[in-house]
Amino acid sequence: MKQNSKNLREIIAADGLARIMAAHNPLSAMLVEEAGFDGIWASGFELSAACGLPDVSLVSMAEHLATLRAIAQRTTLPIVADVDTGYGNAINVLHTIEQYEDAGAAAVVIEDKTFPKVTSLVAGGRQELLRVEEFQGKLEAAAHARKDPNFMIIARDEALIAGLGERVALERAARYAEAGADMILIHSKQQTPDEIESFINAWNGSVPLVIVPTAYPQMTEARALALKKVKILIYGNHAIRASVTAMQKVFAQIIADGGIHRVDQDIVPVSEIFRLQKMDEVKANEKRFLR
Ligand code: SPV
Ligand code: MG
Repeated sequence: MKQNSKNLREIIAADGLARIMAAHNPLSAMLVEEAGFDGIWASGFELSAACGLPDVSLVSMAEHLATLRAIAQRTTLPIVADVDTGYGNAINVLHTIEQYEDAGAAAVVIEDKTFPKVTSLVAGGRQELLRVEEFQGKLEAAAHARKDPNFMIIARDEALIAGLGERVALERAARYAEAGADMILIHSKQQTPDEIESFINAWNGSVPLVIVPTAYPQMTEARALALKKVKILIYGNHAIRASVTAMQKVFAQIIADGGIHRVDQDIVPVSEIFRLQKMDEVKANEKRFLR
């Protein structure tokens, strides 16, 4: 349990919008923090991609948890953990929450899909949702298992992703809030903000909303704030996509140039990596302790 779960609650309570950026390892999370975001999204999609795997419940809880723990050790921002389906039923969720809270997460997002899940944004993805009552049980288990009352349980409503329409999405969201969710993440893969804006305007539930505007990038922070009910905006995969863009470009240039002589000016110097690794501390510690 880190006290940064309180920070996240404070941003949300203060009429603000928490901007949470994805990370897939400690270094990307450190860059999220340096850039000035309000929190880190421990994304299942990013970690799966970083492992060279599709985001279909192949990465285990132990692997995701180890990454989250390593991120928590290198950063101070609140971490929102993407725990997919919670790794099983309500009994598994009891254990999942205990583990993630202990590892340093400030919040978890649990989605209402069946296990194994299929990534949400893929065209034609198989999207099967749990019975509402079963998912309510999982949310109740999550709330029961947390030790810190500031640790947030965010219920992820995939009804729009599954093509079930706004009425079902609203009904499910209301039932999840009733079961004790602190916030509802409503996801959409429509390429304009229309679907999500319509849901947000229709939502009159008791808890605030979280959105992930990957598919509809026209949804800026200012536009989300103007809708009033959105309190967290997650940039879901921009760390892994930025890395892929950078590596593809640099690798192709090295192949084309037959060496690294031209690419050097386009990438950070080794000294920048030393700074991130805190090599100055290593040197100071050598002076002090190596005899
Ligand atoms: C993730 O980043 O793992 C997410 C967001 O769950 S999405 O990939 O858009 O479903
Ligand atoms: Mg995910």
